[in-house]
Amino acid sequence: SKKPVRVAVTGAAGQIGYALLFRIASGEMLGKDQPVILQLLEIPDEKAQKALKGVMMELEDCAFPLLAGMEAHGDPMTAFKDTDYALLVGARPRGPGMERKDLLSANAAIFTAQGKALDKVASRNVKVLVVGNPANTNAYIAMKSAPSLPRKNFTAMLRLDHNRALSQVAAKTGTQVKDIEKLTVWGNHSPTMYADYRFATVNGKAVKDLINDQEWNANTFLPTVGKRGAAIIEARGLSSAASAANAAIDHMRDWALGTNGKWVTMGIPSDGQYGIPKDTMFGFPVTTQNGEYKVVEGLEIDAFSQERINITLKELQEEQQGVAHLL
Ligand code: NAX
Repeated sequence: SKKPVRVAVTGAAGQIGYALLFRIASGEMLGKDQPVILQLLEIPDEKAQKALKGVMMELEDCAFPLLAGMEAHGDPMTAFKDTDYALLVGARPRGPGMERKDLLSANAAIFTAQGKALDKVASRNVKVLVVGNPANTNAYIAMKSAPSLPRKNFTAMLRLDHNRALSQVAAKTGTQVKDIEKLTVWGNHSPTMYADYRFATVNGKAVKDLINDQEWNANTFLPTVGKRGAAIIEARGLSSAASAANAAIDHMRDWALGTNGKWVTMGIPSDGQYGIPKDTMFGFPVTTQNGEYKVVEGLEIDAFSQERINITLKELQEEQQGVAHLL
């Protein structure tokens, strides 16, 4: 049987954590033959640590055969020790009266510390997924704070946007998500992201031809996907949690186990593809194999798409500039 791998999860006592940990421990992320050791991080605060203990009690009570070990931590330097996977979910939410720049700097403090800790103690092959918002910029900060780790080890979650777009396209075309391929989401995990079905196919037919409605694309589809998070909050009174956890599982599973040529969306540090400046943490179409992702290159970017990509890129560059002095 396989040797256990170490999976660190931050914000482990939060809502996404509660929807995520049980699925990691049951083998849905890394495979039904892969034992895992969970290294869970919460803020040192007594209430958070107590809540984390409660979640761990429930994990114990599931008696998962693949759960080879479990630890509670209040310090990233111990939580990330030798970790093979790190899901950075915990972040500072926007509080009352908090301005955007306060939010960025509160998170910059968290993700510089966590990036430094990963740099010092994690496995050199650690695969990092940042979920905590602003996810792309937090991932960028962690990457910049971990100079001894390869840049490519740092990614941000665009998969929830990707999955949201898949479901909207399936509903519009009267087809099933499982039959849709080659869809992607460019840019920032924010309402500016650009979900793009121009290359998508469903059972071999072009989605673009099936829909054939640019007005729907621009005025219904993109706003629906972009504002889906807000719509969930409005309906549920709480932000997306199970769907976010599901997207994190999809992202890590596909990165680790491969997509067999299928496209998925990952937020990754650009190498300059599609004119996106190097290091910008940007949503791209990728395929994965043997634990490595590769950007799908050579796609035509038409005027409408270029305009949308420019908008989301500009937002990301402003976020990056907003934290530059802290790095
Ligand atoms: P919760 O507030 O329920 O949980 C967050 C947990 O993180 C809390 O228990 C808190 O104590 C902990 N935490 C805060 N700072 C920490 C730190 N420095 N180290 C360790 N733990 C820390 O939020 P939840 O609903 O779970 O959402 C978590 C994050 O995911 C938020 O930033 C949220 O905005 C973001 N999301 C990102 C999504 C994406 O697609 N990228 C979608 C869903 C979600 O909105």
